[in-house]
Amino acid sequence: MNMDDTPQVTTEDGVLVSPDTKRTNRIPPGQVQTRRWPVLHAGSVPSFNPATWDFRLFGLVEQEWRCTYNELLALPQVKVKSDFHCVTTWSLLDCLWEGVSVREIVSHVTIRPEVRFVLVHSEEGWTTNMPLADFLEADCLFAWKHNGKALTPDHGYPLRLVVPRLYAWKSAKWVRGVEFLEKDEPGFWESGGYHMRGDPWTEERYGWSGPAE
Ligand SMILES: Nc1nc2c(c(=O)[nH]1)N[C@H]1C(S)=C(S)[C@@H](COP(=O)(O)O)O[C@H]1N2
Ligand SMILES: [Mo]
Repeated sequence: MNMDDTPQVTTEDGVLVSPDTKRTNRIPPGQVQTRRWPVLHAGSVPSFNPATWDFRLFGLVEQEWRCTYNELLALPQVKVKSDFHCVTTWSLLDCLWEGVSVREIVSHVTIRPEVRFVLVHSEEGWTTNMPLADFLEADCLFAWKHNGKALTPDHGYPLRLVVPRLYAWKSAKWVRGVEFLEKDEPGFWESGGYHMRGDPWTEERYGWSGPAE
């Protein structure tokens, strides 16, 4: 029995179902449902060169791990059904993501016991941070498909992280690696005042370091 009431990821027809999609009211406070999927990011859409692209796990791990795009595609794959909540108040429901689960990727390294946070690294120096526990949830994945189609470059192709239970800015597009840390370090939007964790259900939109009123 689940003693602490933590919502569980379930498997239905081979798809991992994020527990937030089972809530009676699926729209978090202050959010509005959107039917079209907006594009939102800082900077420009990077180009993808499969010959030079790599993905790295580094920081406080026993041994760093690196793979090419083809090696990544050869790993066991998952499908995840989840909702997507942007802090600018739109929520896109029923996304079907396909890729490699975070747990599968992370199984290639031994994380040191002092690790509590990760800093996710994308193209052009863009980063986002989160607690290790949120990153390791069973519904988190590195995805290259959405609703049966390859992600378009503006939605993060060739690879984006998807963290279904945090605000969408934690779902890094054009991701290239993950750094394991003992102490929390703000990423790009977090340095500008966004929350260090970003739980949409408790409206962790902005952190203490945000701009003064
Ligand atoms: N590399 C990168 N990833 C990013 C961002 C960004 O600026 N750069 N913006 C984030 C924000 S604020 C949101 S809401 C989502 C939006 O994803 P979408 O454009 O696919 O809707 O991407 C996130 N991932
Ligand atoms: Mo966002």
